[in-house]
Amino acid sequence: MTNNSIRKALIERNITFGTWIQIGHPAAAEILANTGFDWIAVDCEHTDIEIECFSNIARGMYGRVPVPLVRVRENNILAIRQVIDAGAEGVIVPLISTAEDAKKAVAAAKYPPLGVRGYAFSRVNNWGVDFDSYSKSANDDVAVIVMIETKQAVDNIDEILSVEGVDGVFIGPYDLSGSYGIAGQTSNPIVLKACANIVETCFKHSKSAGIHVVIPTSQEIKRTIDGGFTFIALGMDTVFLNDASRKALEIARVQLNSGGSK
Ligand code: 3PY
Ligand code: MG
Repeated sequence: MTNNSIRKALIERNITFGTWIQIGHPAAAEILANTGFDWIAVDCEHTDIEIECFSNIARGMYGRVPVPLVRVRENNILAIRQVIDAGAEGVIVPLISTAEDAKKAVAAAKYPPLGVRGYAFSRVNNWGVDFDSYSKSANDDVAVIVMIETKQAVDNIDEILSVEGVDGVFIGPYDLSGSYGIAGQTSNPIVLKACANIVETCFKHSKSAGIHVVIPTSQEIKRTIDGGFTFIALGMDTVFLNDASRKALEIARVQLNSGGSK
C-alpha cells in the first residue's frame, strides 16, 4: 500500500502526465503546479539546480496537486538522499545501464533493511515532528524510476527490470539516440525499435514504461500513448517558454507586415 499517487499509478500502470522543470525558481513550479499535471520533475542533472533551490521549488508546489519528483544529478547516495529528505516523493535516476546501477539507486532511496537511506529529522518528516509515521511509510511511498538512456541499458533491460524496488523505467530519448551514434534523432527507427523493446519488457515484468516527450507535438504524444507508455513527461518549462515567446513574436511580426499597425 502506498500513499503516493504516482507510485500507485506506476505500480498499476495507469497513465500519468508530468512535466519537467529546468528553471530553478519557485515561480516556474507554482505556474506549472497549477496547470493540472500529475507530477512535476525537477531536473538537477542538466541544470544548476542545487538542493537549496529544489527545497524552495518544493515549497512553491506545497499544497498543490502534482507530486514533486526529482531527476537527480547522478546515481549517488547523497544526491538521492538529500532530495528525498527535502520533499521529493520520487527520484528519477539518470544513466542506469546495469542491474547493479539499479540496485544502487533503490538502496539509496529506501530505509534499511531494503536500502541504506539514513534516518534524520528533515523537511520531509516535518523536521522530526512526524518522524515515526514517516519512517514507517517512506519505503512504500518513495518512488524509484530508473532512466534507460544507453544501448547497454537496452541490452540489460530484462535484468534492470528484475531489480526489486524499481517502480518503472523512464527513457531519455536524447541520450539514448546519442548512445546509438545518432544524437537527437529521437524518431529514428533504431531508437523507436529500442523503445518498443523496452516497453515490451516492461509489460513482461508488469512495470511502468515512461519517456520524456521533450518536444510535445501531437504526433509525438500520440505515438507515445499508442506505444504503451504510461509515465509520460510532456515538455519542460524552458521549452514552453521558448515556444510561446517565439510564437507571440512571430504573430506580432506577421501582423505588422500585414498592416496590423495601421
Ligand atoms: C534525455 O533525452 O536523455 C533526457 O534525459 C531527457 O530528459
Ligand atoms: Mg538524458
